[in-house]
Amino acid sequence: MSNEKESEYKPYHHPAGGWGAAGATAKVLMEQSVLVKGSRGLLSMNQPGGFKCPSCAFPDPDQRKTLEFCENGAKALAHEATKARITREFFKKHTVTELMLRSDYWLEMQGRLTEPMRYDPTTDRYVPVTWDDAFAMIGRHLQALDSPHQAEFYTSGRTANETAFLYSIFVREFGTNNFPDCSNMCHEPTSRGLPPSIGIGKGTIVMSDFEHAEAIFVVGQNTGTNSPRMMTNLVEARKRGVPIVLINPMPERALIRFTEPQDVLQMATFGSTPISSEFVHVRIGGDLAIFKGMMKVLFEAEEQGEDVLDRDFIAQHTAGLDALRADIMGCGWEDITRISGVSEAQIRRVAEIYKKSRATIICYGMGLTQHQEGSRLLQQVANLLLLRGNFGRPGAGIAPIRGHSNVQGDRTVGIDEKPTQAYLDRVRDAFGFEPPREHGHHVLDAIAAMEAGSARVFIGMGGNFIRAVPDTERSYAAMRNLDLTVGIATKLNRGHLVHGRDALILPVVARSEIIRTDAGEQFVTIEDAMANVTASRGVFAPVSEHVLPETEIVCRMAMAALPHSRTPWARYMVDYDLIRDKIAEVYPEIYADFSERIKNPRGFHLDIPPRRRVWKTPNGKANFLVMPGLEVDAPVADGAMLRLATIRSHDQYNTTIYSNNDRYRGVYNTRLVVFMNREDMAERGLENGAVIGLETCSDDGVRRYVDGLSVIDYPMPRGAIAGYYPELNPLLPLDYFDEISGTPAAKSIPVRVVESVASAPPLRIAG
Ligand SMILES: Nc1nc2c(c(=O)[nH]1)N[C@H]1C(S)=C(S)[C@@H](COP(=O)(O)OP(=O)(O)OC[C@H]3O[C@@H](n4cnc5c(=O)[nH]c(N)nc54)[C@H](O)[C@@H]3O)O[C@H]1N2
Ligand SMILES: Nc1nc2c(c(=O)[nH]1)N[C@H]1C(S)=C(S)[C@@H](COP(=O)(O)OP(=O)(O)OC[C@H]3O[C@@H](n4cnc5c(=O)[nH]c(N)nc54)[C@H](O)[C@@H]3O)O[C@H]1N2
Ligand SMILES: [Mo]
Repeated sequence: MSNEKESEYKPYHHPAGGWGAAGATAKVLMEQSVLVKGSRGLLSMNQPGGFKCPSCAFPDPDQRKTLEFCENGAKALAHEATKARITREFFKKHTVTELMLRSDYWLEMQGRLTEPMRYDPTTDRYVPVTWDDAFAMIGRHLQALDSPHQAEFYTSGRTANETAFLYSIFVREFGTNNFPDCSNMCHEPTSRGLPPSIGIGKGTIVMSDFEHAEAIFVVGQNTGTNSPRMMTNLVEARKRGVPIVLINPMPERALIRFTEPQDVLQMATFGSTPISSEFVHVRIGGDLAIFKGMMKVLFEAEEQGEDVLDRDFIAQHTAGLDALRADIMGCGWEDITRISGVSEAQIRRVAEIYKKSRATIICYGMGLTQHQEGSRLLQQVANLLLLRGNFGRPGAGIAPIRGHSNVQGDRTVGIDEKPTQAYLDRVRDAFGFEPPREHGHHVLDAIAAMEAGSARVFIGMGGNFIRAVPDTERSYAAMRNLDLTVGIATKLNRGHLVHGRDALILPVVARSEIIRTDAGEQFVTIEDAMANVTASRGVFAPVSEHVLPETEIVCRMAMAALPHSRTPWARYMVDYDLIRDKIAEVYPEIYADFSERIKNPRGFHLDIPPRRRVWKTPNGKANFLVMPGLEVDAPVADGAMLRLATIRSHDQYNTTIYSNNDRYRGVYNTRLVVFMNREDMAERGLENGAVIGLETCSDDGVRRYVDGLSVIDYPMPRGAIAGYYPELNPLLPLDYFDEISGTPAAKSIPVRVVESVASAPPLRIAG
C-alpha cells in the first residue's frame, strides 16, 4: 500500500477554518478539474441573482459579502460542477453486480449522470432509454397498481419549492399521502415535537438575532463541518463577549477554536478566536438531564425569591407551569449528574449563564433529534426557553440547524405524510380534485410496506434513500421486492444499484445550472432554516442536452400517470410563475403575492407566529409540556453496552463521500473507525488502533454486525462511542426510533465490541 493511502490518525492541533479551509477549497476544485469554472460559480453562490448553495440550509447574512460560501459549500459545488461524466459507455462497461462492489466514494467520483437509463435484467446493465419511454414506463406501472397507496414517493431536501409543490399535487391527485422524505430521518422531531409546545415546527430566530443574543447554546451540532457559515455568527458573538455553551460528547474542533477564512488579518497572523466559553462533555443521550438540571436551578432560585422567571410572559402566554415545576423538582441531582455525565457544579455554571442572559438562542442538530425520545426532548428545550420568555424578543429563540438546503421548504409546500385536513381542503379548492384524507407513509412505514410486499413502486426525487435508511441489509432486501424503482438524480449512487425488477435513472439539471424552457429562463426558490425564501438561478449550462429540469420530470410523470388530469401540467412545466401563483393560492397566509414578493433580490421572510408571541396551538398558548424521567433512550441491561452515535465526517455530504479524510478529528484515508474513551478501551483490552467488530444489542433475533473498525483513543465520555454514517447503518435497527416523529435514533445505537474476523489494514497512529 502506498504511503499516501495509508490510513492514519493524527490529532489536529490547529484552530479550525483558516488556511486549512482555504487549501481544502482549492484542492477540491482542482480534483474535480473545475478550478476556473468552480471559482466563477463560487462568485455567484448565495448572491442576489445567483444560485443557492446546494449544501446546507443556513441563511445568507443580512449584510452581503462579496464571497459568501464555505469550504464545504465549495466541495458541494465542485462535485456538482465536476468535469467527470457518466455516459452510456460507462454502463456498457460495468454490470450492476460489479458496481455494487464499488465504494460510495468511487461511485460519486465517476461524475454527473448525462442521459436517462433503464435497467436491463438480461445483461444486468443499465441501457439508454428515451425520456418518452421512461415516462411511459412510470405511467404504466403506476396505473397498474391496485391502489395508489402501493407507491412510495420519496423526496430529499435539495428539491426546490416549485418542484416539491407540484410533486405533492401530482401524488395527491394520484391518490396517496405516501411522502417518505429525508426530514423523517433528520429534523422530523422539530416538525412534530415543537407544534404542541410553541405552535410551529420551525425555528424562531432570524440572522440578526445573533447580533442581539446575550448567550448562545450549540447543542449536538457540528457547526464547523455541517453549517460552516454559522461560524461567522459565532465568531462575531464571541468577539462581543457573548458566552457560547457547547454541549456535545465530542469536543468538535471548530467550536473550540476557529480562524475565519474571510478575516484577512487573522489569516495573515495565524490568529484565531476561541469559540465556546463552556464545553459540556455530555454523555450520549444525557442532554435531557442537563436541561432538567438547568430548569431545576431556575426553580430553586425562584423558591429563594430570586426574580429568574419571566413572570409576565408566563402569565400572559403560557400554560402548564405548575406541572412542569413539579416534574423538575422531583428530579434528584444524583440522577441528573449520573445520566448526563456532567457535574452539578458545571450544570449550575451553565444555568447561571442562562439566568444572566436576557436573550438566549439555543441551536441544535442531530445530536438532539436522533434519539428515541427526540421529539419530547425538544419540547424540554422549548420549556427552558419559555421560562425566561425567550421568544418574540430580539436575540432570543430556538434554532434547529436544518440539514438539506430546502428541507424546510419542502415541508412548507406540501411534502408531508400527515397533512392537515384544512390544507387538503385548500388543495381541493385550488385544483378541483379530492385529495386522499388518510395519513400516508413516512420512511420507516415505506420500508415496512416494501418488506410486506404491499409497496410496488418507489420514486426517489433526489437523495439516496437506501443508503440513508437504517438496517442496511434488511432495507436492501425490501427495496429489491419492488416492481419499479426510479432514481431522479445528479449522481450515480447505491440507490440506483439496489433496485426493483424494473428500474430507471433519470438525470437532472443541477442547482448551479440554468433552467431553460419554452417560456425562457426559469428560476426556482428555496426556504432556508430561518424561513427566508429566496430565488435560485443557475449560472452554468446544463451538464448535457439530455438532462431535464426536475419540475419537468414531475409534470411528465403526472401526465403519464394521470391521462385524464385537468391540472395544466404542460403549462406549469414551462412557466414557473404559474406554479408560484398556485402556491400563493394554497398558502395565502404566508405566500400571498409570491410572484411579486420574490422579485426582491433578497427574497422575503415567512411569518413565524412565535416571533410575534402568537401561538397556533389548540389553547392559543405556548405550552410547558412534561416529559417524565431523565432518559431519552431506553436503558439496555448489558454491562458491556456502549452507545454509538453515527455522525458525519468533514468530507462528506450525507451519503456522498468527498474523501476518506476527517481533518478536524485527525482521521486520514479511512472511514472505518470508532472513537472511544481510553478507559472503555482499557476495560476491553484494546490498544489505540486495534481492529474490532461492533454488534448491535437487540433481542429480535437478527444479528447486526460491522467488522474491520479501527479504534481511536479519543476524548469521548465513558460509555459513548462514535463512527461514521452511512457505513455503520447496518447496526441501526429499523425498529429503533422516536415514536412521535418516526425518526431513527441514529445517535444512540446500543452496541458491544466483538472480535474482528476481517483483515483490516492497520491504522497508523501518529504523534
Ligand atoms: N458538509 C456537510 N454539511 C451538511 C451535511 C453533511 O453531511 N456535510 N448534512 C446536512 C444535513 S442533511 C444535516 S441534518 C446537518 C447535520 O448536521 P449535524 O447535526 O451537525 O450532524 P452530525 O454530524 O450527524 O452530528 C451532530 C453532532 O451531534 C453530536 N452528538 C451525538 N450524540 C449526541 C448526544 O447525545 N447529545 C449531544 N448534545 N450531541 C450529540 C456529535 O458529536 C456531532 O457533533 O448538516 C447538513 N449540512
Ligand atoms: N445512521 C445515520 N443515518 C442517517 C443520518 C445519520 O446521522 N446517521 N442522517 C439522516 C439525515 S439527517 C438525512 S437528511 C438523510 C439524507 O438522506 P438523502 O437526502 O436521501 O441523502 P443524500 O446523501 O443527501 O443524497 C445524495 C444524492 O442526491 C442526489 N442529488 C444531489 N443533488 C441533487 C439535485 O439537485 N437533484 C436531484 N434530483 N438529486 C440530487 C445525488 O444523486 C446524490 O447521490 O440521511 C439520514 N440517515
Ligand atoms: Mo438531514
